[in-house]
Amino acid sequence: MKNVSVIIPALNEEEPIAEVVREVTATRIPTEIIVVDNGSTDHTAERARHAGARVVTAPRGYGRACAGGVAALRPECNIVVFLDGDGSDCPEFMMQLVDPIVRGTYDFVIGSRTRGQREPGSMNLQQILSGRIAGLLLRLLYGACYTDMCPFRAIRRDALERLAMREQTYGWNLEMQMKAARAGLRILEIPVNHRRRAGGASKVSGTLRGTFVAGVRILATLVRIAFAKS
Ligand SMILES: Nc1nc2c(ncn2[C@@H]2O[C@H](COP(=O)(O)OP(=O)(O)OP(=O)(O)O)[C@@H](O)[C@H]2O)c(=O)[nH]1
Ligand SMILES: [Mg+2]
Repeated sequence: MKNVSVIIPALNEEEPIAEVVREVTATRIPTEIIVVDNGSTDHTAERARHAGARVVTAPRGYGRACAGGVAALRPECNIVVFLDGDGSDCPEFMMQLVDPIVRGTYDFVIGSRTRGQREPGSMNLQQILSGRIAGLLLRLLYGACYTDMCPFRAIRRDALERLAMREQTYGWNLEMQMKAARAGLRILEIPVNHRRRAGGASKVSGTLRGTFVAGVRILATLVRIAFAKS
């Protein structure tokens, strides 16, 4: 019997978060939805809770938020899905992410926004290019086939825990992809559609500072994991 938990990192997403939780609930796939709010100054937490999510907190940073969600998983959970709290990921693809793991044919299934249909303006050129370049490098390093660093992904819980994730900020997504490939997990990438954020403000790709900070963290992650053992 498979038990799916969804983890949604959310920082100041009071506008979109309730609808994201409702859309995820409507798929009828997860048994719990965990919103990780570490430092919002708006009503993200209460709106998420009101929409039916369990809200947990964590030290600051995107990676710490994701790790905080993992630490809060119920013991019975055996598949973990991650997606963003801004309404840009399309939960109707969740079954396609989870099903190959339920069937036992894959351990890690990740969306690719570059291979899916993108609402105009939902991804900028540097996001598309950085996903493609990371994919190329990971092909050279590990023979993995990635075309994006999409946050919407599903992974077996035991496999995730063995990856010993440690990135504290925006390198988290790439770290998971690299460690999954290096560990020899059975990886599948599927095209997923992507929308513009459903309200609120961008923290990463939409601002110069966010792009720079995330870019540095992602590059540092790439170098650290490519050259180190952990
Ligand atoms: N809990 C938590 N969530 C975060 C943090 N930083 C970003 N997020 C969430 O991570 C997701 C991705 O951040 P976005 O601001 O949407 O970044 P983006 O997708 O590059 O930018 P947009 O194009 O505006 O969507 C969103 O759900 C954010 O709320 C953080 O430090 N803590
Ligand atoms: Mg976003």
